[in-house]
Amino acid sequence: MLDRFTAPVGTTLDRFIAQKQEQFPYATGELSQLLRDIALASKIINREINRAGLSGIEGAAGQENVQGESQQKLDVVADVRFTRALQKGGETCGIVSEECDNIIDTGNPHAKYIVAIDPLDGSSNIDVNVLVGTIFSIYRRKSPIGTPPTMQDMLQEGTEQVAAGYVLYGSSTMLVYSTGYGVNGFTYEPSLGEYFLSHPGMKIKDTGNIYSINEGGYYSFPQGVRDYIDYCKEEEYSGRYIGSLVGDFHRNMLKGGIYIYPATSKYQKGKLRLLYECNALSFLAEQAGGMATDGSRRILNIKPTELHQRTPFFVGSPKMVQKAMDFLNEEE
Ligand code: AHM
Ligand code: MG
Repeated sequence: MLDRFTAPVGTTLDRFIAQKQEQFPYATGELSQLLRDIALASKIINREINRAGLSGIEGAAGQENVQGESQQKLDVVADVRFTRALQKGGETCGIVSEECDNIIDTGNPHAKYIVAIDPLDGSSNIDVNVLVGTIFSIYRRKSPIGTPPTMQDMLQEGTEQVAAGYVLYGSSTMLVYSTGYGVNGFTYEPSLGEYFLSHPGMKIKDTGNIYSINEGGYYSFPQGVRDYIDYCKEEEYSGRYIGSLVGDFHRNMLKGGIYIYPATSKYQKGKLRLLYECNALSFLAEQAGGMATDGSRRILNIKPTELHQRTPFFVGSPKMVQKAMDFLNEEE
């Protein structure tokens, strides 16, 4: 993997997307355009986030989103920006967003693609100047071209994703994505307004020594999860938890580790959402040689039944995820 400071300047995201498209002579370029639309919106969000402390747009907007969580102003900003970019880009017929109860019909009935998106994940971190992220999945529609998007389009299994990725607004801003042929990471160069390839062919280690979980919930976790945490402590693993899924996932991708959000007494089905959080990260994890389950099933094989469905989530280095599942199975 190239260090982001020594990566050859030259491979911009746009060029990379174009090169990949050339390798598929029958590709029409619509997916490439859709990826560019997402990248463009992410640059706008990046600008807003960097200005958040200055422009007084930090803090809760005073509304609640579908899950009853207080919605931050920047959540709203990010949702509007992404929705608009996807609407205007013209390649997306329907969107499911964390910030919106129902399917968003973009008014592009002739578009082929569906996008599931969490426009600004971990947004409670903004007030304390800690990193946040965007997570997205792209699917081909199931309904006929020329008609409005349907629930069947939205409720596809994760295996049906044609592309997925995240944007990490951290000490640097990065866009990491996969179209099913490995995972590549791009670092944003703000003075040029371009993403440059900095992490080609990302792979996650088979095992690692970082575990990421909100341990405050320990006494409400299933016994197998508690036993696994105890095991991590016996092994003297490092506990690392930002509380910003993209950041925790990204660190574990680079260093090797496991991220867990189990069922808890507060979130009996887990907190994280299958469609626009877990599926995308599971697709990326698997593309990088990692593993993602709900404790017993592969996440990508779960057939969704509702837009904002939650699931327990175990993701990261495959040997660590397997070990955590072994502890869970022992308890059954
Ligand atoms: P959000 O979509 O409302 O931002 O919630 C998702 C976030 C994840 O980024 C993070 O991993 C998790 O919630 C943290 O939850 P908790 O504070 O319960 O540990
Ligand atoms: Mg979220």
